[in-house]
Formats: sequence, structure tokens, C-alpha cells
Amino acid sequence: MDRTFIIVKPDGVERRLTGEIIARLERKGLSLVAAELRTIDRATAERHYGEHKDKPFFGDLVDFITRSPALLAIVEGPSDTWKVVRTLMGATNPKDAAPGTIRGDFAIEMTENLIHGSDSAESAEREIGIFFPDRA
Ligand code: IDP
Ligand code: MG
Repeated sequence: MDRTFIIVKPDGVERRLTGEIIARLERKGLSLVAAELRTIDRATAERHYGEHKDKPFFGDLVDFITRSPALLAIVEGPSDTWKVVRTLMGATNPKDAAPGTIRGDFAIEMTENLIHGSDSAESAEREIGIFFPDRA
């Protein structure tokens, strides 16, 4: 089996879309193997989003992802699970995300785009190491 890492971001938990989002992953054929509702601390958020540290939106992104609890999860599928999840998520900018995707169906603004999914198998392992060190 092949695993990846997701976050139902604070906006998703606040809007009570956690079940809807996890249900879409499960209906596709992916399984939850670990999950925890946790308020992410700033240092962990800055590490997770390190690739964006020089971007103008970095401060807003860290404020957002740490503002209230998020659902952190490891999901598993038969192959290319990170890619399967990214397809279900839709484009980063919800205005460009296709109907039928999570972002396309439920979001409008860029920062509050409901879900994070690792962008490669290597990123998935790196992010699992940050959020679920016991599972690394
Ligand atoms: P991804 O979440 O689709 O992988 P990334 O480019 O890795 O997209 O960006 C991480 C997160 O940063 C996005 O999900 C979004 O919340 C936020 N973000 C990305 N680009 C912008 C921007 O131009 N303005 C504001 N927020 C952004
Ligand atoms: Mg990304």
C-alpha cells in the first residue's frame, strides 16, 4: 500500500466539512490509517510550509493554519495515493478548481481552500515525519 498525508485545514473543521471531505477520500477507495484533531503550533506550521517562507502570503498562511484545530491524517491506497488525493482536492486557487473537486465545490478564496495534500511521495514521507513522528 502507498500512503500520503492530508490536513483538513481550520476552515474545513470550522465549517463542519470534515466528514464530507473524508467521505470523498473514502468513497474513492482510500483508507484512513491515522487521524488526529490538533491545533498546529507556529513552529510546526513554518516547518511544514518551509518551501513558501519567502512568499508574500507566508505570514497569512501560518496565521490561518494555526488559528483553530485541523484534522491531520495519513491516508492509504494501492498506488500513487498523493496524486489521487491531489486530483480529488482540485486546483490550489478554488476559483480555478473544477466542479466535483473538494475545492471546486466548497471554496472560493485562495488561503481558505479547505485541504492540504502532499505534492509527491517524498513530500508525503517528510510531512508524516513532521506530524506523526511515531509513524515515520
Ligand atoms: P497546494 O496547497 O495546492 O499544494 P501550495 O502552492 O503548496 O498549494 O500553497 C500552499 C497553500 O498556501 C495553499 O493551499 C493556499 O492555502 C496558500 N496559498 C498558495 N498560494 C497563495 C497565494 O498566492 N495567496 C494566498 N495564499 C496562497
Ligand atoms: Mg503544496
